[in-house]
Order: sequence, then structure tokens, then C-alpha cells
Amino acid sequence: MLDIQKIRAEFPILSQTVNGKPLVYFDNGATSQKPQIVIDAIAKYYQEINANIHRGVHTLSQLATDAYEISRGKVQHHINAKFAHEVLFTSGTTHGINLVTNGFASILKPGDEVIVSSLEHHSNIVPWQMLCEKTGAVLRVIPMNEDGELIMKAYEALLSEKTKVVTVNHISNALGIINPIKYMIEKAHAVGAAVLIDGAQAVPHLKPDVQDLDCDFYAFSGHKMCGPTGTGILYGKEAWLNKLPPYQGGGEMIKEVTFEKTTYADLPHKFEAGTPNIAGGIVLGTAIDYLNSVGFENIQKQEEELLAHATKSLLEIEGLKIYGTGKNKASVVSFNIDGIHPYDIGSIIDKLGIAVRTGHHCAQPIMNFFCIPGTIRASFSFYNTKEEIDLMVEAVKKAKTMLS
Ligand code: C6P
Repeated sequence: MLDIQKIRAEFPILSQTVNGKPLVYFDNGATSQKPQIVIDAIAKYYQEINANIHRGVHTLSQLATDAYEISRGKVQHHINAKFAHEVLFTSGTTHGINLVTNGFASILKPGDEVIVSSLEHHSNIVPWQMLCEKTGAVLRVIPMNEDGELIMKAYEALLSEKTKVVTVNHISNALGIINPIKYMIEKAHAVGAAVLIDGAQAVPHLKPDVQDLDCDFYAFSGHKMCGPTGTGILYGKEAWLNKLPPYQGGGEMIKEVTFEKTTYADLPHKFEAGTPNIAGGIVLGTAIDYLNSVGFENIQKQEEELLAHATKSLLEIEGLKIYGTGKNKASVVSFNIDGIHPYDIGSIIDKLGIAVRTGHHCAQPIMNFFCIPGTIRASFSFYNTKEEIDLMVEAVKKAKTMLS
């Protein structure tokens, strides 16, 4: 059992008031809050070992390099990658996906097919559309049902020898639906397609095992898992990372440069041009250690209880509809109230100290499917409580009364 009050005390921001009310932070899907240990680790890096990495022979440079590579090793261990060089530091999920789509520009041919799902965040739609425009490949979309679940029969019907890439999120940011990615990866591999998993919304809730999943790429952001903003990871299987061309040219990604020809560094440096977010990369390791010390089983148990409590309490409000009613769900509740714009509810409850996200959540095709402009999304973390949910429910009721 988690001692929630002890955990909450580790997050300084959670004891703040906003608009004169205690902060109830339910926008964890957008970014998580940071524990003191993470905040301290950022300052410690700059106070004690700040230097550029992989470049200097001086002591500080070596200390910073060691800390950065130790963090890479922590990520490798956390996601069970076979090699540390399969773990690339990025600025976030968006960067990781664009790195892959850029690489596939030299692989795809006109008529090849890329399959995306109808549950994707714009970050996992637009780069693939751009890739298709560049190469003449065709974008195919896995449809979903009214519960927000991907239709597996339709997915299987889309797969063929033309399919070169399948890309799908592990967990939908807009609805919280958990996709059956292991099954989907197996089916994609059966036709010889590569698979990228957008794990942005999964890593705060679970520990992905990339070898067990057998995905070819797995992208995620550090800031959604208690880490600093501007950090992320792209996992790629060694064979794929060797096959893809570099994303950016610059310092540190080369073996040798002459004006006639440049040869590239080995993995992972081939994909890490320029000075990276060194503090961020190191502290992402601290955040991962922190989450593991809380324990993912404990996190899941707490979040399951929060999801059940929120779903039950919100559904007691007349005219309230939840989107994403599939069975397999993370701790996200996306909802609307009949006849009221989500933005209006969001603005009123913000005045009551409650932070939720309103709008299309960078997933406009999902909103189009449900014929709505957006939803109110409450996304819970392990440091949230049932009492906070009760405050939100009361606030939503108040907003409804004011707006009806
Ligand atoms: N979703 C949300 O409020 P970046 O911005 O690169 O760290 O992550 C992009 C991204 C990609 N895929 C999924 C499934 C995501 O949820 C996100 C970020 C936030 O839902 C901000 S739009």
C-alpha cells in the first residue's frame, strides 16, 4: 500500500494554492509533476559536474559523461533493451517519431503502405503523412469502435505485403484506452512490417519490456514520467538503427569529416548530433529510479482505484458522457456534459483550483469520430487522491449549474 500523504509531500507543487484554492492537478497526461529528488538532481548537476560530454579529457567532462551514460544504462534496464546503444536520448516523443520517419524516407517506395491508428496523437500522424507525401507511400488508418477500441479485424484486413510500417500508441492520450500492442506487433511482423510504438502515455503507468513486446521502435517523453521537460527516449532495435540514416548532421555524430566525405559514428552517437540536454538526460535516470522506488504495481493499484472512483462519481451527473468506455483503460477520464462546451467547464473549475485539460488533446480525428469539438480530460497520477476527485466532481456540478 502506498502512503499517499508521504508521497504527496515529496512533490512541492502539490501543496500550492491556485486561485485561492488547494491545487488539484489532473493534467498529468500533459505533463507530470516533479518530486523534490528530481528538482534537486537538476541543481546538483549544474552545481557540481556541469561540462560538455563525450568531448573533454578533463575531470568534469568525464564525470558528466559518466553520469549521462549511467542514465542511458538505467533506461536500458528499465525498458529491458538488449543493448545500451539501442537507447537514444531525444527531446521527447515527437523528436523520436520524427527521427524514425526521417529515416524511412530513404526506405519507402511509391505504393508502400504505412498503417496508423485512429487513436493517434498528432505527433504520430503528421510525421507519417509528411513521409507519405515525400515518398509516395500510402497512409492507411485502423478504425475504432464507439468504445474507443481499435477494431482488430479491420487492422488485420489492412495488413498485406505492401505494409512497411505499423505505428500505434500504447495508450491513447485522449481516451486512456490501452491498445493490444503485443498482438498488433506480432501481426505486423507476420507481413514483414516494422512497428513503432508511441509510448508517451504508457511510461508513467507501466514498465514496457521492449524485448518481450518485440517492437522495432518505442518512443516516449521524460516529462510525463516525473522527469524534466525536453527529455525523451527513442528505443530502436540495433539492426534498424544501423539501417536508418542519421537524422541530423553535426558534432559528435561523426567518425571522420573531410570535404569529400563524412563517415558516421557508431550507435547511439550517430543519432545524437550536437550538445544534448545533458542535465535532463541524467535526471531522467533519477526520475526512473524514483518511479521504481514507488513501484509500478503500487502505481497501477492506486490509479485503478482512482479511475474506478472517478468513473462512478462522474456518471452520477445527469447528462455527462464519458468517451473511451473500452475495458482496458489507464487512469484517464474524458467527458462532456450535454449542451455545454468543454472549455467553459474547464475555465470554471480552474477558478476552483482544478487543473484539467480541455479541447481536442492533439487528437482531432478522435473528436471528429465522436462529432464533438473536444472533451474535458482528467488524467490521474499515483499521487492523486479520491478526495481530490470528489472536489473535481463537486466543481463540475457547480459549473454545470452555472452554465445550464
Ligand atoms: N500529449 C497531452 O496532453 P511530446 O510533446 O513530444 O512530449 O509528446 C507528444 C505526444 C505523443 N504521443 C502521445 C500519445 C502524447 O500524449 C503526446 C503528448 C500531451 O496529451 C501533450 S499534447
